[in-house]
Amino acid sequence: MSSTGCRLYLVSPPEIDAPRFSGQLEAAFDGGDVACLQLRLKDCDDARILRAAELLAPVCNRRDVPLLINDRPDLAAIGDSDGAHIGQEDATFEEARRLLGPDKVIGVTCHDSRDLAIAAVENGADYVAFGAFHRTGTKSAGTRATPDILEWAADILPVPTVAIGGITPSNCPPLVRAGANFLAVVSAVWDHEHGPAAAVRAFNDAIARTLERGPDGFGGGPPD
Ligand code: TZP
Ligand code: MG
Repeated sequence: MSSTGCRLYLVSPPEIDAPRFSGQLEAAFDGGDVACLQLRLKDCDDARILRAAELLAPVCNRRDVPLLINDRPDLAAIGDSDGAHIGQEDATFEEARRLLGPDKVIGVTCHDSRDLAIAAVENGADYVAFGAFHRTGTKSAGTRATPDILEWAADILPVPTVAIGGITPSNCPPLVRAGANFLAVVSAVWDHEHGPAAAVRAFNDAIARTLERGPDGFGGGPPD
């Protein structure tokens, strides 16, 4: 996963009807650039997670979008996926790497902690995730992160950063300016009033406009 620029990283709703969701996912991909899909199913048995991954993997593969499984490197290892996203309470990084081998992606939740991010990078994480940046109804997030951790990570960490938590097209510019490489989003995409394609388009536009303006928030281009 690249550490230049900023791209949208989709996270599934915690509960899905997989056949219906695969249609929503196609629509999201039709809306514009998507870097990744994380399958994040909660209170769901293993067989359903594996079946959902089996159904969604071809949709992702056709668009060259990696599919990561949340929480469960063991399922990511046996199912159709490109890797796993693990939290601090999931499998240890060592166990995840043992299960997934050297080539699959492993991302690590680091909340608002520089120490956790450094440890994740030393272990060999492919990216580190910080959050929650904004209030979210999707998860009872115990930590609140601020954009300075993204600036710090962009300056010193050799891996890309993922920002998560209540991110919308209108509140994302400070995260983009702070150097987030990926914006991870659930509700602002899947619950968008005009559907996921419109949401992806709105995120892509917001990211592009912010990057065009430059880090100080003012317009780029030559001086008058
Ligand atoms: N981790 C921190 S906040 C969050 C997760 C999984 C939920 C993000 O969902 P939303 O709907 O984009 O706020
Ligand atoms: Mg987890």
